[in-house]
Parts: sequence; structure tokens; C-alpha cells
Amino acid sequence: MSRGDLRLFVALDLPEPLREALMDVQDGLGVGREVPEDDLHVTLAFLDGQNPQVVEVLHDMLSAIRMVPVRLTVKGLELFGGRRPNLVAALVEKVPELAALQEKVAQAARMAGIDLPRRRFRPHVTLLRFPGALSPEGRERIAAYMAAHGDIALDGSEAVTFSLYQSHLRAGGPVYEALARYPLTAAG
Ligand code: 2AM
Repeated sequence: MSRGDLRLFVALDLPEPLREALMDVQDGLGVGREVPEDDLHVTLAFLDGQNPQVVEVLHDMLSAIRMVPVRLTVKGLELFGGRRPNLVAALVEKVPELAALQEKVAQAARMAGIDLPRRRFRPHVTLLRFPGALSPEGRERIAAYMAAHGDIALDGSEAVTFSLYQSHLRAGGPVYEALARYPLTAAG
């Protein structure tokens, strides 16, 4: 990423009831750096550092997307990062509407000239991050919580918007700025 580049990503915005339920999970885990309630999201495309000139074209492409709202259902929690866990995420069911939206967003990014690597889409909401190594007590606490609630199921409400975000990296954690928001409207 060169100087002047913007760190961008496109994400699905979470409906209020789901955000609240996920905040309860964060409270229960009680370890690491919590993602603030307003920042909870499902990443659809991580675009990394982009020249600011790309933003306008990308915005036009994203504005042209016509897709239906996405029902968000959480099925389980997962510790990401293998032997060095770096975050806890809630896994989101990959329903056809969500898979289709993710493909459209990736296509829009490529049409805007962004070289987006092809990666399997595993929809999730990051709840907590562990910027440093986890303490043994932290590990134990997470293990106990996962044993009791790792199979959590939250039957969701509908996501009705997705957004283009700029991520500002700060010492206390990233700060997300919504550059534009796009509606998902019912068909017909
Ligand atoms: P996450 O979805 O697993 O939390 C903004 O930084 C968003 O883009 C975050 O939600 C983050 O992951 C995702 N992200 C950050 N760096 C990434 C990378 N190198 N590859 C893929 N996604 C990334």
C-alpha cells in the first residue's frame, strides 16, 4: 500500500437486533479488544490500499447493484488464527442471497479496476480481536465460553444495506468511516 492510498472494504451492515445479540456474546467472552457495536459487519470484499481515484468508479459500480435484503443467521462461534488465535468471529449462514451479493460486489470491484484475489467467502462477524498474545487465563476463559456457547444460533433479521468503508489504522484499533451506503430492496 503506497502513501495516499485508501484502505477500503465493502461490508454488509447488521440489523440492530443482531448487533445487540452479538454485543451480549462480546460481554460474555470478556477478553480482548471488542469491536464497537456500530462497527460490527460482514466483510463482502476487502480491497486493501487503493488509489483515491478508484473510489468514484467503485461507487458508481456499487450504486448499480440491485439485490434483495439478506436474512442473517448466526450459526456458531469460531476462534480464527489457528495456534495463535487473533480473533473470535460469529459465523454467518451463507444463504444464496448473501453468496450472490458477495459475488456482485467482487465483480463491481474488479470492474472498477481492482485486482481482487479469489478467496473462498466465509461470511462472519468479527467480535473480538487479540492484538497481543492471549494470556493463559484469556485462553481458558475463551475455551470455557466456547464449550458452553460455541454452537450459538441467532436467527436473524434482515440486512437492508451494505456500505463502502475506509479503514483508518489507529493505535487503539481501526476506525471505520462509511463513505457511502447502498440499499438492498425487496424484489418486485
Ligand atoms: P474480518 O472481516 O475478518 O474482521 C476491515 O479491515 C475488514 O476487512 C475487517 O473486517 C477484516 O476482517 C477485513 N480484512 C482486513 N484485512 C484483511 C485481509 N488481509 N484479508 C481479508 N480481509 C481482511
